[in-house]
Amino acid sequence: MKRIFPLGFLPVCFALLSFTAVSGEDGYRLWLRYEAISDTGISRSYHSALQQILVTGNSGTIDAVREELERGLEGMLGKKALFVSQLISNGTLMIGTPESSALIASLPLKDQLQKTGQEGYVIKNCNVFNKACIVIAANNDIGLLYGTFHFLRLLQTYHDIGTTDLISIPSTQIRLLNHWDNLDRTVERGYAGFSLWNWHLLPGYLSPRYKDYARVNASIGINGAVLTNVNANALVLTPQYLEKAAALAGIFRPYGIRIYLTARFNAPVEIGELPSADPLDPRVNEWWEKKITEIYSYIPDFGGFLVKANSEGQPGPQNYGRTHAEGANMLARTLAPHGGIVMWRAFVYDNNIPEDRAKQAYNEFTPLDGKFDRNVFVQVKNGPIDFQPREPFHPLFGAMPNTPMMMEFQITQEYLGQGTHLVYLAPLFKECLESDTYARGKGSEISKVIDGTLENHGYSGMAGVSNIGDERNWCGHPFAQANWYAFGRLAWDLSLTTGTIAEEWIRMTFTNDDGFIIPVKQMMLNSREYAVNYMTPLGLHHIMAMHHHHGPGPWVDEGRPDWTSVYYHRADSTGIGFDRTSRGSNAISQYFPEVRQMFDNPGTCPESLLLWFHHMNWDHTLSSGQTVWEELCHAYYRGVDSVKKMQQTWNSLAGKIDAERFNHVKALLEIQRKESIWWRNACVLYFQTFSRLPIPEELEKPDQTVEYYRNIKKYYVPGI
Ligand code: GCV
Repeated sequence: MKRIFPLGFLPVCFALLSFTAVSGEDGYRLWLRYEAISDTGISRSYHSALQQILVTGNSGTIDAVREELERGLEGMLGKKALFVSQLISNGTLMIGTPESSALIASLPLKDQLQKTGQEGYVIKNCNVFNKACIVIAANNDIGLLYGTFHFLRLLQTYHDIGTTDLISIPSTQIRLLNHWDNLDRTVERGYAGFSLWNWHLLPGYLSPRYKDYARVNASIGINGAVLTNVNANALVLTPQYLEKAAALAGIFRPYGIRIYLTARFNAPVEIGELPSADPLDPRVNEWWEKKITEIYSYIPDFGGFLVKANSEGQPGPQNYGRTHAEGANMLARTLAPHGGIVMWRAFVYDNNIPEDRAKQAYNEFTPLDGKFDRNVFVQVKNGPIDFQPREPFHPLFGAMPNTPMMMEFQITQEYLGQGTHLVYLAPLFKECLESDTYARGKGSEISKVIDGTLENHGYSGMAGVSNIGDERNWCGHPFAQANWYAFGRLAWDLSLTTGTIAEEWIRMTFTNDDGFIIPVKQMMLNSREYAVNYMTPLGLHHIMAMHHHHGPGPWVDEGRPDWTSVYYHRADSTGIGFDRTSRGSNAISQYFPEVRQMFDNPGTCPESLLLWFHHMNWDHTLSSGQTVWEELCHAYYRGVDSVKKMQQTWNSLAGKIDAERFNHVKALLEIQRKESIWWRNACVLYFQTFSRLPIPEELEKPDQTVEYYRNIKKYYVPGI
């Protein structure tokens, strides 16, 4: 008998098949799953409202509108979208701008369209020549695409579209993902695999994922991507890489996404062979002018630069005795004629160890207020240290009235459980956005600083450090997708509530079944507080392990002081916490008087931030009637118990969604439970070495010693 396959071939084939088999529920489709509508009544009403579609216009963006409708309606209603070129019957979805469509121009939408600006849209039920229509209208094609995604979201979440009458206008103009992606495809603080950008294969091979990335971002209104890490590599500014970036820009363009790059400040030295990168040196200016012109020759709609300067070893203008403003303006001047901007980060700290690192950005930046060019944003992290599970808001918000300020949130969970913890970040984002700076009296919330309304700035923006990688489900943890979603939705509409966003996301990502939505939403809404409890309760911060930041490390005391944990928690035999009051580092002086007074007094300082601002005696009694030590212990234990409850909730939902994602989350929750116990035991035992007090009677005792926890070493943690 002739052997057709060499020995061993068949088993290899089977193995390959099972590895490459991709199920529909592997998380790849994110919130754009477009599952068949299971409710027959709703499905029937959608069918009759959407008998035909009249889209006018001719552009890549309009093609994207058509494509998305085809995909969405086929998935949800199981029918091919019927595109027509004129209004024929009732049940027409009409999409166009007044310029592209005489019919749209004839509708009484002028007032609304005057408000929608460049990117907003109107969705409205209208009677057009006696035909019942749903109209999506905007001033530009990109508004139509955003409106289309909104409309599809209404269908995905089972809204009654028969009464829809809405106008949507973005709260911020620049809504950006900041990728901390390196050219070697590692991702700093990335927990979802390697970078999406396959620089080696670009521009020859254009992965279909690039278009899906653009679709998904457009669906939540994100309109820009900084492709590269703020710890920048100047090579990205060379023609070899610009050609690659231009290929990505070409794919993103129809989806309204502009490309930005990180500019390494001494690029003129590293790739330009100049002896210096002094921003006041005419040769340096000339070099950047040529470079920027070159960039625009590759990417005509290039958005601009994000710059990390004089921070964590990154070069900057201070290396040449110049200010941040002088550095930023040099770039801004050349970008301005092209419509480009500079986002200059305020996350600065240098090698002179400050007495309180929390104060440095404010001290360096407030004297520069009013000195930046018009197209410069100062980009500020939500809190004054570094994306901790809980921080007070950054005192720079409201303190530079003459400078447009851009928010920087971290979507990737560097300090919030990385790739293994279910932590929904919208409550963290909202807590910051809703904080009142009192810059112009009561009602000066950070959301108003960011959307520019507090000081009437022409520019407004919000950036999120991306959590996306090349893992099949994009974000690693299935619930990490919700943080990407929440960031985009909030950047578009700062008034959205955490619950609304969570519910939308659950409905589109998992199911419209209330039996699933209600418990999962509750779990998501509380999850950030749970993490704070088992990691850094009562305002503790920066007590994670060194370098990779995975797991607890309250004992870290080596290296530069402001990278250690002991610098921040200051535990001693009398108590715990960093005294930032007028009696201590006086960091509170950087806040406006109402906020300052509140933080200065331990009686009025929110207990959730107590140890951020105060060094408290172990036996000080808190509002619960418990001492600081007891409350600290209870918070850590509560955190762990909450994770166990999340597990119970999740387990009770078996069968309500696909087994693939259900089991994935289930396994991750078990990791989270173990890691929360690790955090709790390590911290409680370590702080006990200072308090010398017993763990309250009613709490189960850790079964290991503090030495055991100190000796845990994790190798090859992703993200560094
Ligand atoms: C990109 C923290 C992170 C760094 C990050 C830095 C920054 O220090 O640990 O990985 O660097 O913030 O925001 O620049």
